[in-house]
Amino acid sequence: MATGQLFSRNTQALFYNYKQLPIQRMLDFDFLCGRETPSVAGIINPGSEGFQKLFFGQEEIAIPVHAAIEAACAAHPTADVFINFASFRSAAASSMAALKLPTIKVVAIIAEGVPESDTKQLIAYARANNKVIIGPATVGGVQAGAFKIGDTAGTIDNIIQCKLYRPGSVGFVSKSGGMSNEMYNTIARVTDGIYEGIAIGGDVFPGSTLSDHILRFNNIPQIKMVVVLGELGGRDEYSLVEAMKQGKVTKPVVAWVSGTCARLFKSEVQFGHAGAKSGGEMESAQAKNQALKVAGATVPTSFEALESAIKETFDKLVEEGKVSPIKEVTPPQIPEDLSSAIKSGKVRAPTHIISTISDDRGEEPCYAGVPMSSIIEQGYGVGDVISLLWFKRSLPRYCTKFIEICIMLCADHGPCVSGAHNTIVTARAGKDLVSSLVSGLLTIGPRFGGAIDDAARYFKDACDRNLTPYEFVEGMKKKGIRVPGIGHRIKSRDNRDKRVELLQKFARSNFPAVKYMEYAVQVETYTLSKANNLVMNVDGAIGSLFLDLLAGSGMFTKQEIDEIVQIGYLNGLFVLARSIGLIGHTFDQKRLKQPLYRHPWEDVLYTK
Ligand code: Q5B
Repeated sequence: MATGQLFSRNTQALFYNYKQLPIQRMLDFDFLCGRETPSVAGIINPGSEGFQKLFFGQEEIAIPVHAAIEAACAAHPTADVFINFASFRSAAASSMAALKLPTIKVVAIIAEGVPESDTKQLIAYARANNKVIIGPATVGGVQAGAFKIGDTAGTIDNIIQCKLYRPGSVGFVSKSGGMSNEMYNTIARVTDGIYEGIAIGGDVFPGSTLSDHILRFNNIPQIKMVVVLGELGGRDEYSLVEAMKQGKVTKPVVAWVSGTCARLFKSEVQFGHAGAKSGGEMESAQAKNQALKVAGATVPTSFEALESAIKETFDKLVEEGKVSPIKEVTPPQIPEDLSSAIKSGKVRAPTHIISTISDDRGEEPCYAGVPMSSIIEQGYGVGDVISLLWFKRSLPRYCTKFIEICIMLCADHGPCVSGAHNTIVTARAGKDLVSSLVSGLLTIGPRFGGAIDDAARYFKDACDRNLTPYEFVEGMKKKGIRVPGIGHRIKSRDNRDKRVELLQKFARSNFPAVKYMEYAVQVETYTLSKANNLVMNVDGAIGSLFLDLLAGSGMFTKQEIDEIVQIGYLNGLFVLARSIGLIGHTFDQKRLKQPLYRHPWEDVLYTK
């Protein structure tokens, strides 16, 4: 591998598998470093395309999302790092696909548990094609002030504390990602900070080794000293020992191999990483520390002494004039996310929606404060649910029963009425359920099913003003308005609407008073004297009876009743009910495999 820099301030990556947090952390790091371009050029989210909104400082930017690796590389030919957040199951295949593309030079594999045989193939391919793999089982790496892989170095606070927003003079490499965060802190305390830090990952076969990176660091002039944190297990540290013996590492090396405590255990212990187990004396932390010491590295007596060993080495470089004092910069402030600022009580933000009828934030959704489980346990019906969600209160059973009767009676009225006809035509045009349903619902209005609210408004006004039916109907006629709730295309004096009779019967036996309904009956008696089809229709029956329900239940104030009538709640009963029938008509047409409907010519009057 050797050669030098892997990254620069212009490096851009392709990020495989959309993970909002690590990508946002990369972009926050970019902003902190004063980068002009975001370090994530594109996201590959298998199977989906488009754009993903993320923050670049205070601004939102749209990062392209590609469905396939090849498409992403073609769209972003200068992006040469592939950050692979695939699971251990698909990490190998996607990494190989990326390695095979000419634009990709570095592949970082985050997943733990990638099969060793797959990793070996990736390593062989990368070596043969002069490409670099970091990982698997890694957090990644960072070039201070330039480029950061995923979650490396953790939170923004930690990155600022470790001064990773500007380059220092130390090259750091470790097996452990978690320990690298710790070491970035340690190094920032006692030196001028990190130039580049890499966690190679804890697998038995890392894509690149400790010595691969240290030999590379040796070629980077800005790196003045190297810190290496190895661990027991494997022989990777010995290739560094060999390189040092051969004089290939010319910069001071401070090293520590962790896992010296393994000897305290009677049997072999597997530490956190797959590769972290001592396979024999040579692979023990003690043996490796000793070999590194002999090869010329500064090796402290314990991990606790590592910090002072790094400090001494760095101070010596300063004394010798090999490290020039760094120019400190103040990084820009990363704006805090609104959600976390609200959570910590630092800011308040106005809401954009008010909702009073339901709440799903707790353990179970509540309708007007009543939990789902109570609704089921107390045997509530759909009328009770409507009463909670529409009227925000539990109405007496006779009221909710009345609501249920309205729903049942208005559920359908055959295929010839406006709504069903539209739905049937739409379903036969090959449209889906929702389109067929709404095309039927859209016919509900002043002439068809949607006269309940107006019926309630006019009957209430006339009745409250003690108008006689004659005064009311003739007054409406003068204004050119048909009495809502009166009249039907097929129903008449001798062919009464059964639904109206059933509703009236229920109300007479269950409601405390039916004043408005009786008024509507008197109006009907008058209109029937004019024409046989001017009967009270289902809209008129529901409209007048709902006025009686609201007034008689004792659950609503006068103002509330006026508001319900004014807003127009009651057409909702017909809309809800008829949806049941319209859905049925859609299924019926689909089941019957009915072809496209075409109205017959004979049924149209063609005239000039
Ligand atoms: N005339 C329903 O009209 C209909 C009059 C009236 C005074 C009236 C009509 C109307 C008010 C709206 C209403 C709900 C359009 C109906 C429903 C659901 C459904 C449907 C289903 C289901 C019918 C003949 C003469 C004329 C008119 C006069 C008519 N209505 N006068 N007040 N309300 N009603 N809608 O049959 O002197 O000859 O000029 O608008 O309540 O939608 O089953 O089909 O479940 O699906 O077309 O039940 O009544 O009557 O227009 O030929 O008028 O009566 O002024 O007088 P028609 P027209 P004149 S329930």
